[in-house]
Amino acid sequence: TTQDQLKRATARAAVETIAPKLEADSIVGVGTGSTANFFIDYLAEIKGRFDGTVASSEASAERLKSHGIPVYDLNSVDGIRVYVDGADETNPALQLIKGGGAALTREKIVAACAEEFVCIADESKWVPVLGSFPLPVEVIPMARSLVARELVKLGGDPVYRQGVVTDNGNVILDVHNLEIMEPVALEEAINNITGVVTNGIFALRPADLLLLGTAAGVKAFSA
Ligand code: DER
Repeated sequence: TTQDQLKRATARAAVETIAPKLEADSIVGVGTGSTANFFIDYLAEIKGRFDGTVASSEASAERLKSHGIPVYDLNSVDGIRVYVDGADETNPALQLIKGGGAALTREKIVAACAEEFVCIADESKWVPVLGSFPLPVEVIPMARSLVARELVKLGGDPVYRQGVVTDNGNVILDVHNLEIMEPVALEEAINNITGVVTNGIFALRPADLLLLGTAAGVKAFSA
């Protein structure tokens, strides 16, 4: 099975998992990335079963609209029944690294509003310890060098993601060589660096359910 087949399988499993939870006025939070794109395409098959969506990126919003699925501004909805999104890494506690697609800030915002966060990922994302994937950090442009110096003090090797400006007009530093033994502590430490908007550790608010696409089928893990 190819990686795309695993991503498709986990995305389909997510639609099957959330469908019974949805009511006519439910709002579904939708993530960003290639796995999330498969989820959007399968979500369209049940678009009559819920009211609409909130998207974590302009790209996902456009894909949803192309299927005729309503996309709302987060400030105009009362709550989000479930948020479905991918990840770059997940550890056994369902603490994640996200941000490979540069959408980490809106992803974290929508996840924070959701009753339940369902993470969809192929087995290549499963790691015992977070940090092999360079940690994305969204930074206010003028603070890029300040934040880079502070990240070095935390043991990282920050690399400027050239040519990328986020939906919020900020830049991204990808931090290499972190072995994240204490995800919550590091997430808080990076949040406290002046100039940081968001970092890609999702540990203060981990996923509630992980649907992991494996060669032996889709496996479900709860936090
Ligand atoms: O940028 C993100 O956080 C995405 O969810 C990313 O981590 C997963 O992207 P993929 O589904 O294309 O691997």
